[in-house]
Amino acid sequence: MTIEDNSQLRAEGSVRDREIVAARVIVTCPGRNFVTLRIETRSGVYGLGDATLNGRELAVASYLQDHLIPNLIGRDAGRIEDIWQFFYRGAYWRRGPVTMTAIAAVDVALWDILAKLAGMPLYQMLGGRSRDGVLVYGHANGKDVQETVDEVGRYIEKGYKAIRAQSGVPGIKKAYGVSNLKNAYEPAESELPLETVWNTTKYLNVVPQLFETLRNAHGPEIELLHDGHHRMTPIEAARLARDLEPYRLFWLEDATPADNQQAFELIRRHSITPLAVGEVFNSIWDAKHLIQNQLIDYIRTTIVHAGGITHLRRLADFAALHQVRTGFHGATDLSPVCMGAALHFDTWVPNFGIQEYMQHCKETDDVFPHDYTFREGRLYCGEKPGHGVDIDEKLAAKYPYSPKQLPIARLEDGSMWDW
Ligand code: GCO
Ligand code: MG
Repeated sequence: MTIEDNSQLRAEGSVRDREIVAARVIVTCPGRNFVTLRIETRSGVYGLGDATLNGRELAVASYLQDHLIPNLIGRDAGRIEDIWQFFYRGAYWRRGPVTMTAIAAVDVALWDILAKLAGMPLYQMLGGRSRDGVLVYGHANGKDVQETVDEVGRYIEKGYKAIRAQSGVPGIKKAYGVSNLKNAYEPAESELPLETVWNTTKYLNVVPQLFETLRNAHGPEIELLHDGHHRMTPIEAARLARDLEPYRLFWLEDATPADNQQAFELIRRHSITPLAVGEVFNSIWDAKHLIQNQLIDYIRTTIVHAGGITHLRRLADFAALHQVRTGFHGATDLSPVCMGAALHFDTWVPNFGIQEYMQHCKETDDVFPHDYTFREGRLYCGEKPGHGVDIDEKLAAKYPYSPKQLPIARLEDGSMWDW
């Protein structure tokens, strides 16, 4: 047999091994709801993708089960790009969070399979390491300024080099990002949305005070971040960004809704506080004007909600051309499967900025065994083939789905306000 014959046989063998023979959706609630896609190949090698869309979990589960999975069976799992294009370009109804989360789950599971078959950690498949560890930021919150300042101190003691600070606001009963329970902040709390009351004037009075106190207490070196959660109008956002300049934030996040990308021109015109946006984006098109015009410094769009590694890689490369860096969303409503994939991406991506890291609870960690580790303010992805995150299905089955939604905000006169 010639060398060519041999490699021909090997190639046919690998295609046979990579054939997708089964795929299913696993819904579980170990502390909170998660949706996971498991794709299996003829070789027995399987891959996992996160498909969790907070408060809309079952919509993605159905999109996968009813519309994508039937199209996957029999395909070559190695054709990651073509499968992505098939689901994106081939669909009449493009984009949107449900569609793009479902596509992301397929994409991440396929990258996981490919890396496992190659016997390599995922970052290696993307082009290899650009850094040793991934700078992360943790979440500190407190019912008032002093409690938040103390909590930031505790994060510094734990080794964090970057910390997001959110404080309660006098006159607002329940401020976004602040836990009532003295434990980690959980955004989706009740079966039907909790209705909270919002007042931007009260909020704008307290935030500069918070950061002044933080700088006085903890000095100039610690990186500080803040999330405005789309609650300000563009001119209010510009004012806050300007008021915060003396305290040198790493970033001000989601200052105003970005449905209108031009709105950020106004903030930019008035302030040099770095801006981050995009955890709710699901495609490069949501950020095109923002990036092209350098209206932001960090793009928050993450793997699970924006079409997976295949699409995010395109977005990150486009952002790099405009000196915009990544700062992926990493709240606890993104599963460890997404975190694992994100860390491999962060380890590779040249224009990395920072990664959000809210620790999952023990129940979640037990259902999703993983090999990433935290050390001195950085997360390190593991060296196992694939993205390094698995699921214990027996344990997952003990935590049935429990409907939960994010709260909503109204102004004091009852008008609906932005999330
Ligand atoms: C963040 C986010 C979260 C979101 C949550 C929504 O920056 O981490 O704003 O707190 O509210 O992920 O599902
Ligand atoms: Mg946010």
